[in-house]
Amino acid sequence: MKKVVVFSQLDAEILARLQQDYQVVCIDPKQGDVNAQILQHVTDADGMIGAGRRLNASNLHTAQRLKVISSVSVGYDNYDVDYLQQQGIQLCHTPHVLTESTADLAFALLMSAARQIPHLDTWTKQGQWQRTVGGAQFGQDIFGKSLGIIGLGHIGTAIARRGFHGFNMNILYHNRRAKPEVAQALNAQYCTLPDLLKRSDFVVIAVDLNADSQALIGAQELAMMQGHSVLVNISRGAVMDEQALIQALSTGQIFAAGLDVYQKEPLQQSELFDLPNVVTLPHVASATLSTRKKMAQLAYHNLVEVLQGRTAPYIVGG
Ligand code: 8YV
Repeated sequence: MKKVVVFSQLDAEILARLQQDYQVVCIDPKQGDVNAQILQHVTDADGMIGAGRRLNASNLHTAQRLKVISSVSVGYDNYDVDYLQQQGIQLCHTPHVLTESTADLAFALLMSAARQIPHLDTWTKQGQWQRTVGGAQFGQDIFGKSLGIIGLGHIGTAIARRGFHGFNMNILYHNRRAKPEVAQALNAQYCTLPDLLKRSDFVVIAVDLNADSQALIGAQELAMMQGHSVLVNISRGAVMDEQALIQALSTGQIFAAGLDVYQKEPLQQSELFDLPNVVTLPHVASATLSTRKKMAQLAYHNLVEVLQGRTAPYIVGG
């Protein structure tokens, strides 16, 4: 019976299906050092499934017959792709099924940050609403404003659709290449990054994390943004210089930010927590019951196809 190592929490139905056909070992952080457990259990493993864990030579070098790692995620920056390819280990991921949920969450962050919703919710519940609200409680309009999307992939395009069709927004985008086929449908204009930052009322970061997007937005880029502008990051924390963002938010260089990802996760202590003009969410963009079920089902399918000697539908670099 082939062996599968589950390296993060997995949908119960999918775990049960795996246990019917494979010897399954679940990595449990409560049992001690996770990397030590991975090194121990991958020695004779044929496949792995999970997410949110860095996998590379440091914790996979004991693997003797590992054929596939099936990530329950669309992003694959947690994995040393070159090392896996050198070892003949196929890396699979789960694109498309999470696109709309992620775009919904990006827009929820945009609106929450623009209208100070979490801050004013707390303010009201603390009984601070003593009289008609004043400037400190005012927000930024969204309808008809300019929405700049950094990264017009599937998720970036879904966010642009929401802005264009739902809020009559003027869509600007920056991408490694212009995408006229998408731009035409949304009347979207391709911009250089500085141009987008200077012209956008709302900036949403939706890029994959790679060598080009690492530390893409720092103090210099934030200084290009307008004082009333709002920044949203649903990509990866490493795309953003978090300290520079804290400085920009503290000094009012930008109006607000909505964040779902951070340089270090889980985020348990941060100067961000002291700022009233930042909305912080715990990396939940794809975290709806339905979408996480679809991701787990797709990751299961990817895994089983490779273990059965067939070609998985979503192989990274495939
Ligand atoms: C995952 C994500 O849930 O899919 C991705 O790339 O960032 C999320 O949807 C997360 O990576 C799991 O840790």
